Amino acid sequence: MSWRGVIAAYRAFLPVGAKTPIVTLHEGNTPLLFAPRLSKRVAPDAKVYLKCEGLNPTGSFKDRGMTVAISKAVERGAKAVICASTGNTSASAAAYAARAGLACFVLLPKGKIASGKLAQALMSGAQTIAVKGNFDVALDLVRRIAEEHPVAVVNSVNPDRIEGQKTAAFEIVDALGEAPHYHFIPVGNAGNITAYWKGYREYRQAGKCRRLPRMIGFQAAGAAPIFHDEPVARPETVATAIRIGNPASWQAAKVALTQSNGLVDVVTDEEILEAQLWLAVNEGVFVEPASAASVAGLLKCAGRRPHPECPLAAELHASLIPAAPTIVCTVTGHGLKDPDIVARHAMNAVTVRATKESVLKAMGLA
Ligand code: AN7
Repeated sequence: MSWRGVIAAYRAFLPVGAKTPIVTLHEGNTPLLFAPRLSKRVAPDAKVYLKCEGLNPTGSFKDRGMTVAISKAVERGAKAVICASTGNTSASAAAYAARAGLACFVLLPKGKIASGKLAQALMSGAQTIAVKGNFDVALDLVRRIAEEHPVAVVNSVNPDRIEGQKTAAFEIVDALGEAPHYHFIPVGNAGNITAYWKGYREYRQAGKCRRLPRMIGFQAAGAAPIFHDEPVARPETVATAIRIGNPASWQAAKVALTQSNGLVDVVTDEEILEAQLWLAVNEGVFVEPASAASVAGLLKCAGRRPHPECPLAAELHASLIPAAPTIVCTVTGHGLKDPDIVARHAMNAVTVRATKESVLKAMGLA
């Protein structure tokens, strides 16, 4: 049977009924890719997997939540949806709204959106509004507007989004036959860590796995309100997707971290970019900067040279972790979302004359 999206696959776990019109682009069923080189860097007996969410229809994990949010919006008779976004939510909302025939309004922090994401919102016909302010300001505007006007909010403050996004945890357990020991994940607005934790708990409740993972979240150092336990007024990071200073799901994320005996830590822009490049070069997986935060975090706290101040590193090295740990890193969005990042890596093609000799010289063969 061909895959028909996360609602068809996990209907019994989702808030849909016989009358819910299913709006889907066949999201989900993304690769859980074993990462041999990354595993080796962590520990000789570690098994690290990448949950490659960039392979969703619009190139990020947001599609899992959007299929449920848009389907429910249509069921409730909505004619228009609205969201604030650092880029991926707007790309997803625009596509699913287009599919459903709904009007879509997206509020974006002006100048702080990766070009691929902006292209997606525009091309899907969303009314795209650049706000002279950051994501937190834009989300506040969205909430105030939706209180007074008939537009459905499809940010993750909408519980239908969390419901859809939890299916990624289901897929991981279905693939591994058990939950991993550790789940590493980037944290921005904190909806996804909340969703995974909900998914793992519900799946264990249903008898699909026996263990629950420890949730290990990573924020960008310049946008780390949960880590600092304080809102950040002016968040800054190269990982624009997680440039968020006051996460909507802050409290739920704290519950996930506490209940799972998890941790939240930070990674610098340098660590993020290094991990992004390392992953592309060593595992063939090109992810956007925000997505590399989970891998940067893993490299920070595991491996031969862990960061001295990282609590998880201390723990990993005190051998508190099980032998042969299974670790999943969610890589949340595709590298093509943010093609301009290549400039930050100071890389370029070599230009040569159109002769065999010139090409051979560039190849180092002449
Ligand atoms: C690639 O699109 O918040 O902690 O408005 O695009 O659930 O917010 C995106 C977030 C990680 C953080 N990786 O997830 C938005 C938005 C990527 C992202 C996150 C985002 P949350």
